[in-house]
Amino acid sequence: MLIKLPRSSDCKASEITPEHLYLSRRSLLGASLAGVAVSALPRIGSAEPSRYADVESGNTPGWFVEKLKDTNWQAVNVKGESITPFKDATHYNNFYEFGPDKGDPAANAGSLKTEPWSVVVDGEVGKPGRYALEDFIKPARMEERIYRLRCVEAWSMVIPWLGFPLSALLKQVEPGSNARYVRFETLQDPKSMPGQRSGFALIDWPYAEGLRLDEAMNPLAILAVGMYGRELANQNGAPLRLVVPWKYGFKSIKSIVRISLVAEQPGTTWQGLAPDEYGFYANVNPSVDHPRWTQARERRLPSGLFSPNVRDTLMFNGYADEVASLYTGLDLRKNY
Ligand SMILES: Nc1nc2c(c(=O)[nH]1)N[C@H]1C(S)=C(S)[C@@H](COP(=O)(O)O)O[C@H]1N2
Ligand SMILES: [Mo]
Repeated sequence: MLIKLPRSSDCKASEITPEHLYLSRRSLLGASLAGVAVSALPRIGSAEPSRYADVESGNTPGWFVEKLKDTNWQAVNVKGESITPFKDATHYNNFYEFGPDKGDPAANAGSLKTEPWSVVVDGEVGKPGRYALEDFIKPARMEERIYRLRCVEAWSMVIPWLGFPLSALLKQVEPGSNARYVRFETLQDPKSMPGQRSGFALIDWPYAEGLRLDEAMNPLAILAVGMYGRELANQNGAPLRLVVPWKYGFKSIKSIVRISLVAEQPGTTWQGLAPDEYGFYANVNPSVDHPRWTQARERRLPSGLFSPNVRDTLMFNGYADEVASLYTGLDLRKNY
């Protein structure tokens, strides 16, 4: 049973913000909601001249400026659908480490320190180690991938990411013969992440996600370091996040600090919280409803009370040609 809390900050057109409500319900059960307000730090410095309208400049790291020079622009595009305004993509977020409301990540993620950043690679790999972010991504040419992002809460956006195929990075670290899954982990740092020190004890930090190795090797799966022609905004998972466009948004884990090659299917955050509602696969599928709402349609942001901008959800979020073959023989009703 679900208790729905009215929240003034929520978009009225949305009846459902389930991940959020799940945590809200928990807060009624005794966890403290007393969060610590951390105001966003002013961003200084200037980014490259942007290809997109109304893009706020950030504090662009040197390695990103270098990468940008040789970017393969629009390597993948979405035909006939407009790109979500930067403002919406950076102010309507899920990033529970910075709070449960859609506006919390933009308000609070200024406290995240993204430089220096390193990524631990371990498990079934030939080249385990702790890699500095800039070294880790050095061999790969940056690509722009304009992808749909479909949240399990039934809203969606179109976002121009900048990043690299995950496969390129995995090959570099040499997965061993026992590696069958890839597990990803977000930074755990209660000092800079107010959501980790407030009462949301329900999430067993750090946030973790996983993919089957063949899914991870699919060319559509990327690690993103930028968006809208600039580096990632902190609230979108700077400096390194996963983007798997054929799966619900919660698979696209933010601010990654660890990538592990493992033999067994790893436990993941949302599956652990509510296994009847969120599965390991989480492929976008309009014919398999969430237990509490339909997945047949979605609100494409920006969406308002008078123009809800509702559209049909596509199988595998419109990427069936590229990924359907990964799931032949798998019952997608059972493996949701
Ligand atoms: N570490 C971490 N990663 C996360 C989340 C989160 O709360 N913590 N939320 C997920 C969810 S539910 C969605 S829909 C997307 C949202 O990405 P965006 O804010 O960049 O649009 O991030 C995903 N990655
Ligand atoms: Mo989501």
